[in-house]
Amino acid sequence: MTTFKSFIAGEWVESSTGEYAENRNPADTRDLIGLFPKGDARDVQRAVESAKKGFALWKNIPAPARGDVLRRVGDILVRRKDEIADLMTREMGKPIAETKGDVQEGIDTAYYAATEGRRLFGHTVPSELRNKWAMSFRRPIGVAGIITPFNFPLAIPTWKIFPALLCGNAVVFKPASDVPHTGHVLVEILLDAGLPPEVVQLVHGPGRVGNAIVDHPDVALVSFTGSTEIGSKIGETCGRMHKRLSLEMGGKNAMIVLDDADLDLALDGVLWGAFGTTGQRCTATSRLIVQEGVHDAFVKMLVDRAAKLKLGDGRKKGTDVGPMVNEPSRKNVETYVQIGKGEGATLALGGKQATGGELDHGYFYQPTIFTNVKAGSRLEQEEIFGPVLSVTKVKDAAEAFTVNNDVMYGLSSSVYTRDVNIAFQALQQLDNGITYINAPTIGAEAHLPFGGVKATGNGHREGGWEVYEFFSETKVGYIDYSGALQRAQIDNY
Ligand code: UN1
Repeated sequence: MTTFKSFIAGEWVESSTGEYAENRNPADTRDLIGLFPKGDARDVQRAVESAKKGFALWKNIPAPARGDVLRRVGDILVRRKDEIADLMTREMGKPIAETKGDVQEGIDTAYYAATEGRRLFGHTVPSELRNKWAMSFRRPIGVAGIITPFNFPLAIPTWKIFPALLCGNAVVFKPASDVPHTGHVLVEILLDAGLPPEVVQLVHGPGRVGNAIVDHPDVALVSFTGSTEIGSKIGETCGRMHKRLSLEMGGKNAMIVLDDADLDLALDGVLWGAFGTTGQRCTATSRLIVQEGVHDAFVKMLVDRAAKLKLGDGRKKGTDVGPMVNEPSRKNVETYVQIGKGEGATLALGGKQATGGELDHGYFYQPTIFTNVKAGSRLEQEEIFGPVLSVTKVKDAAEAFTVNNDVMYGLSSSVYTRDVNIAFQALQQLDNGITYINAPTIGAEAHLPFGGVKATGNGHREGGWEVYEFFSETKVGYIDYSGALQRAQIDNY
């Protein structure tokens, strides 16, 4: 059994508290992965001090050379893909095929970042005056605080850390306390790839570490993925302190299946969307909105197939659905199942902890489907973050769109139809950051902007080209080579 450390000021160190937390396999809690430091504000203080030195150095490295480091990170991730997928499944539970996808998303993000080092475009535009040049370009900002969730233990940190670094910032990284091992390996790889040590700091620990990062006056920008509740608190602090903040928070994503849909295709989509990652995705399909003409037939197909999903250890062949990440998450699902029953929804499948044999040692929960779920009920409105799908019947596409939009969140949505007009109407009318046609609510690719509207976010996007705007600041340069005072807005008019 290994005792891990945080990485602060260029060294692997114990936390100031000297305390450790156990990291156990959620599929089998007898399996102890290691002990990880329970840091506090003193560790963050040292990390930020060091990151400031890292920033002073790193911001002067040309962006293409910063990109070279990220290319090497991508190469190492390619080499270590299987090993990392395995350790990720061991600490958070989703099946190996999914954790391999998670590593691949990190690889894609690394290679995208590497090439962005040779772009980072600004604009050159005409000046209104003669013999004067006008342009904008991008500058690094400072120390970036990166606070990430457990469900994509590698991909989500890479979405934030790689663009932050490519833009020339230094990073203080706090991974979710359920997945410290993946965070450890990611930092190890950044260092192996040649990142100067003070440019990245890893502080393990509970929520107080995240709070200390957000509160620290020398952390200039914060990128957070997690619950809307915590994101709102972070937003208050960052607003008061004038920090740049990117929030990626809750979702209540719907898949809409219309009468003309290919039902077999929609069935594969909803099973993957609702029960992949045991429903623990911001992009999980947690609502299924079905048009009345196919409702009964489709629900039957769905319940039959979902009943056959194989629960188990994600590292074993044949497992479709892994455990939940921890006991509080499982309890939360239990609470929502009671809420659903209390609201009069029909429990069509599941609704219990999954037990028996090996399952008794992990945090398993049965794939759960409620039908007759009323639009506006708590089950239909609130994020559950577990394997619970609510089915609501509607009469037409217009009603489906209304039900989709009538929630506080707006991450992703999906429509199954063969009607091209409805497909384009959906893109235009659904209040989400991402809409899929004939594909489930998950499946975002690393080179496109990712994020949501309403209470899901605060207007920023991760991924693609847009995240580089978050992690850099626009500066404008005017060069007057006329040799005379030229007054803008005055001399020409
Ligand atoms: C998340 O749901 O928390 O959309 C992130 C997807 C992934 C990312 C999801 N690539 O499928």
